[in-house]
Amino acid sequence: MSLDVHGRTLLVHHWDTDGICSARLLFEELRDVSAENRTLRIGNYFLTEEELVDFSGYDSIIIADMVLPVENVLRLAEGSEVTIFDHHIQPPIESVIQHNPIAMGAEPDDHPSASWVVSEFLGREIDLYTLLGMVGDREHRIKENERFWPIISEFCLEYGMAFDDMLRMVELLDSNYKTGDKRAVEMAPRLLLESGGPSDILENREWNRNVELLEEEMDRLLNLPSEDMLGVTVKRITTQYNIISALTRKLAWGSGRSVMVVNTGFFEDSDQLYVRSPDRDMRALIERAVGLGFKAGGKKDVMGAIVPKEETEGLLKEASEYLG
Ligand SMILES: [Mn+2]
Repeated sequence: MSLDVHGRTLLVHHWDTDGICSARLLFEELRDVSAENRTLRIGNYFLTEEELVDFSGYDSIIIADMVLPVENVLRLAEGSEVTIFDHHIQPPIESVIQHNPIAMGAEPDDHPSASWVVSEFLGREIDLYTLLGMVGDREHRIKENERFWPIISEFCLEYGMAFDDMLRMVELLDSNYKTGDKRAVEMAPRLLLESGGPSDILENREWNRNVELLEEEMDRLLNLPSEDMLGVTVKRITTQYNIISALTRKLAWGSGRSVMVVNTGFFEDSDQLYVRSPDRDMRALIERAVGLGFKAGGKKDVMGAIVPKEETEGLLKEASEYLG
């Protein structure tokens, strides 16, 4: 199928590898259309009023790999034709064109990335970007996927690459959002379109420099002392880098303990909070945080939240009581 857009076209995509690769694939399809692309303020999963006003100036808007609040999508759809490509859990939304098999009840393992949803829609052959999107979202766990792991292995063999090379490419592409460089994220899809072979990605100097900086910062943060709150490990950090989820995972690994990390250095008025537990179901805590009016999301074993600075201690206390 071909993509039906008209007039000024804007591509809004997630900042991670899957979002960048999905945008790269869509750009190729939109080659004759003067499309622009944007990601969100890194760390935000909603549009600001400024972005809503700005985006509504476009005739067609394509949203890739990014679940926005339904009211954001509906607002964009008032004046623009909106098309969504996604693989996250999302309610069906009328008044937009929605390519999201998961929203229609399909199996997540059959649609492991937005890049795959895009690629399938466009009827493309398997290529590097489609597969990088999957590896980015699933990392090592893609090896357990009976449908796609054989495809990835065969692709690697054919192009003389190791799976580790793909993981490294993901690390390099993701370094742009982890260092908080929104502009670099927005430049990446065109870069991949113009010169995006494996070696162009692996040898990109800026991205390699990013990875070094991120590793140094991760070491610094791991070495900071942590405290104990009712049997829960609590780490307080101040970093401008978006590495709280990776840090929390490292702290939790093998410790058997619940871990909470607070970053006071990412947002001006709010803290980033990340919680991971080996045994407690986080979904009740997520609901509680949302009920308290915070932006919170996650899964069974992990919660991420953005909390106004003056409310952080209260939520930490409540979370530690729940987990301890
Ligand atoms: Mn994705």
